Amino acid sequence: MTCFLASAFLLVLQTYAAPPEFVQAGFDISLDPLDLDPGLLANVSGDVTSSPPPGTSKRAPHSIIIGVRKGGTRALLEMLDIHPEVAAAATEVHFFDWDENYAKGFEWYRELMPYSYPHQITVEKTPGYFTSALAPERICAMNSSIKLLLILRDPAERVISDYTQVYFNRLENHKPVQAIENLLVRNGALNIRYKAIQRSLYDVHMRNWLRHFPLEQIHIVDGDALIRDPLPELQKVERFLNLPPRIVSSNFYFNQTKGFYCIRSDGRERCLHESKGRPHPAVNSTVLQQLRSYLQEHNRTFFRLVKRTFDWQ
Ligand SMILES: *[C@@H]1O[C@H](CO)[C@@H](O)[C@H](O)[C@H]1NC(C)=O
Ligand SMILES: *[C@@H]1O[C@H](CO)[C@@H](O)[C@H](O)[C@H]1NC(C)=O
Ligand SMILES: *[C@@H]1O[C@H](CO)[C@@H](O)[C@H](O)[C@H]1NC(C)=O
Ligand SMILES: *[C@@H]1O[C@H](CO)[C@@H](O)[C@H](O)[C@H]1NC(C)=O
Ligand SMILES: CC(=O)N[C@H]1CO[C@H](CO)[C@@H](O)[C@@H]1O
Repeated sequence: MTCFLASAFLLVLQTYAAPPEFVQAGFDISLDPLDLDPGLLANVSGDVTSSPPPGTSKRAPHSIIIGVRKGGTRALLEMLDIHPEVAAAATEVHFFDWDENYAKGFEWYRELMPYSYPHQITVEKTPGYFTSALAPERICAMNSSIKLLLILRDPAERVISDYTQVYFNRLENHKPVQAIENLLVRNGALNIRYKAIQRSLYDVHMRNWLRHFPLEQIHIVDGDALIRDPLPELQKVERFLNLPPRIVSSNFYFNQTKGFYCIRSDGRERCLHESKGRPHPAVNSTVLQQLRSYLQEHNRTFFRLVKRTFDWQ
């Protein structure tokens, strides 16, 4: 029913240009440029001219990594891509969360998917989907039995990581920056309108997804565990996606300098982009405590919703 509404909505968008105020609707539409690893960006126009491997085609995703921003979505996609039966989209597509892209229609979306063999599954990741008000309904309209992957980490850590990314992004663009405390606190109270905090309210966003998908269709990856020890989390994902077990411990090696795991597969070694694993600023402990106690209630609600707990500090 809800899925049908979204399809109707897509038709409307294709017929009339969305009014500008509508384009701004939704929860989180800010681009996450540093989450795009330049080395991995596909040249989409180049892709069209080069001939695809025989027997392959571009297919709608069978699974989508929906978020969360700064949760480790890039790491998850890269690690999952080790699997020979996974074809990962190179770019963050932002189809379901940006109205201007959604209006381009489903064929536009499919064109951005990688070529894959019939035995492979296509996976796309766009971290903005998790906090988008419309993404669940739209994804459901495309494929109501799609398997969703959500990677989460401690919500307070995520806020600081979110801040850190924006901070470095602004520095690089010669824009003024603020101390994290000035964003977290307004007039002596926690500034709950701060977007980074809003994005960490996992219960609020999860409710929206559970209106359209049963819990069994959403597998939650523990982002903190994935960084500490990737293999067990990836084996759970293989099982969730009904993939034969192909990812093994020799696919990972610990890089002492970086302090996290890198990937070894097909005779190639690759680590995540420099923007990953940046040091976080030291946050005033009173303010951090305010943030943690605010998130505590939300994370309790979230644990109830997903019938599972996480080891968040
Ligand atoms: C992308 O492909 C087009 C057409 O093949 C080419 O002209 C362009 O230089 C490529 N861009 C990059 C960044 O490789
Ligand atoms: C929908 O997703 C499921 C689960 O990945 C997959 O088996 C099915 O083929 C998909 N349907 C379409 C039309 O892509
Ligand atoms: C380990 O990380 C450092 C720092 O980013 C990098 O220069 C080096 O190439 C990496 N080594 C391996 C084997 O991945
Ligand atoms: C932390 O912030 C509080 C106000 O929120 C302030 O009273 C306190 O002095 C700050 N502590 C430090 C170490 O800066
Ligand atoms: C980050 C955070 O707020 N963690 C809390 C989540 O909720 C549990 C209780 O359910 C607390 O113990 C954590 O401190």
